[in-house]
Amino acid sequence: MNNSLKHQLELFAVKERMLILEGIFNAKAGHPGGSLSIAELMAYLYNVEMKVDPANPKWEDRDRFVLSKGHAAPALYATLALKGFFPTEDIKTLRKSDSYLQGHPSMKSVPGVDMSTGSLGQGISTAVGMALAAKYDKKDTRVYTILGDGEIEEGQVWEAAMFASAKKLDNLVVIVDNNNLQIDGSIEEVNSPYPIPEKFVALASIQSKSTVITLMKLKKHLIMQRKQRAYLLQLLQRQLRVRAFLIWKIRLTGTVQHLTKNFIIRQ
Ligand SMILES: Cc1ncc(C[n+]2csc(CCOP(=O)(O)OP(=O)(O)O)c2C)c(N)n1
Ligand SMILES: [Mg+2]
Repeated sequence: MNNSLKHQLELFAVKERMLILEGIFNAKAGHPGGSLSIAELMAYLYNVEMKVDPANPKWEDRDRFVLSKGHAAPALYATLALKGFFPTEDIKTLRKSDSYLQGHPSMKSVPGVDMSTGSLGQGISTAVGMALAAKYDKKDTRVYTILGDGEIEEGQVWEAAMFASAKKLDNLVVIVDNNNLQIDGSIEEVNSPYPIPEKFVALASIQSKSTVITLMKLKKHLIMQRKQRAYLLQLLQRQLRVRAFLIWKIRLTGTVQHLTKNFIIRQ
């Protein structure tokens, strides 16, 4: 990935974060943490990796995306809006009773949403079904799904992983957002799923290159998966990632004011 693309993706992620906060601020409810933590990943998937067409959201040959951690809907909405699936202004209606943008994504009302999610653990199962269907239909469709690291405490996740392995679904990309947090505290305190990659490998007998995957390395990683068809699951471990943010703030009116372009590097 060259520096200009990286910069473009970082700017896209910043715009996503602004929209995420704008939506949640106006709704006075929602899940800011889990939404903010996938901003770069969504920027990468929708700008580089996935085959989608905002002008034709139901295009049959598109890749599919399932936000298994459906409570991060504001991140998906921000990404889809920035890609042109619907107007960015609509993000302000998040969670309002007459809005199509509810707290969890609905495939019935939101252009670009491939699966309704929100009940943790179930999204990956539907992604597995989509990947299997693509195989039956002999389609070159890839299915991407993002899970929370707290979400993988759900037993259903492991059934889905086992099934994906049994059916050799090499068109499925599973990403775990390892932000180390869930609602009640750190995932270690609540019910640690660590070591995550080893568990996927042991249970689903899959190959896994996990360790630390940065935005720069992600492209290489996914290309590798495309070439080596045996690859099944990709894990994105975030707690060690170096990240860069622009500094900005939300005005009381809900609009965003850009303060400075300084970068803060976080560990
Ligand atoms: C089956 C189910 N149980 C409980 C919830 C409520 N809930 C919403 S978010 C959340 C925490 C999820 O943590 P994690 O998967 O790590 O997501 P993060 O916000 O950190 O990305 C919980 C328990 C739910 N949506 N579904
Ligand atoms: Mg988490």
